[in-house]
Amino acid sequence: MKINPEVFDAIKNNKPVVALESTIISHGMPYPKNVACALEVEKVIRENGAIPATIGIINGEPIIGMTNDEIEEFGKRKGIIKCSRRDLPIIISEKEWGATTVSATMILANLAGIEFFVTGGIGGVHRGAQETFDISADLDELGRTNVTVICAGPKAILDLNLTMEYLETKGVPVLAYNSDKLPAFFTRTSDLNVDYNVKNPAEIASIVKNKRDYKLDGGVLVCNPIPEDYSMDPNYINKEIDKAIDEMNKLGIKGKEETPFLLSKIVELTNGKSLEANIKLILNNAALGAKAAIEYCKLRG
Ligand code: PSU
Ligand code: MN
Repeated sequence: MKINPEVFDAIKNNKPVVALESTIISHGMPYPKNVACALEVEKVIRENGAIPATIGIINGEPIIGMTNDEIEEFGKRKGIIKCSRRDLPIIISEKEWGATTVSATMILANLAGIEFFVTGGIGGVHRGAQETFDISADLDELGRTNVTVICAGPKAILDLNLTMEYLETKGVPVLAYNSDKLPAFFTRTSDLNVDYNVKNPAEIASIVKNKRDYKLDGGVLVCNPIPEDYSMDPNYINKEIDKAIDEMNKLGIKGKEETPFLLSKIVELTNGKSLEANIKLILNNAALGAKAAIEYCKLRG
């Protein structure tokens, strides 16, 4: 793996580092907003006192901490493969370019020694998974790999209830940030209760530290509600999501293409409003992730 020297130094010296994924750049948002967002997220992490490490694979080599030029290339380049756990060894062998999903980013972050990872949304149990078995590899990764993921909650393109059940089975702590309800990405809340409401970054750090000390392998999922000002009307967004899912089923889109299709269709149906919300919630997650990483470094000493 190629670890950026600044990131390498930080990891060695117990300075806070926050990992970032690249599927969100290559397959989650349109160019050029994807690049602007990825650079802005890095900036927010720095302003909050941590060091960003955007992760992806270039010519078969995992990169831990992309340069701005590399981020730009990930935003523009056609044909970058969406890479989750199963794809990793193939993309490395074939010297391909890979945009890492939550699962693959967790694996590479963990290998590099990075505990905290900020993103927008995770994959989950898709609606109708009882028939299709479409359950994101992200959930199993959370069950086994020691990385804390800060997101805005699972998106309503998924079955939120089944996603929570699956995470419980896999032993993944789900922490809502200053909320008693599960945040649902575009909206601050859903109708699902969460068991754990955490109040500040130090509390997150303490839970992560205890999970590591007690060798309870696996990730921690922090769900941070989208800021009030950008939270979308649930009736409106859920209707647009339903339309996008109908269209996907009509077109027969399946497997790894589903999530990217739905994300771009929803941007189209909302005239870009969902994209603005998506960007704002990631920036909000970046600030929280940086603060939690700082608290964790203090605890680890
Ligand atoms: N949700 C989003 N934006 C994204 C993704 C999910 O709001 O970009 C990406 C993440 O990389 C996540 C992946 O890991 O989609 C999940 O894909 P799948 O559902 O195929 O497992
Ligand atoms: Mn899937």
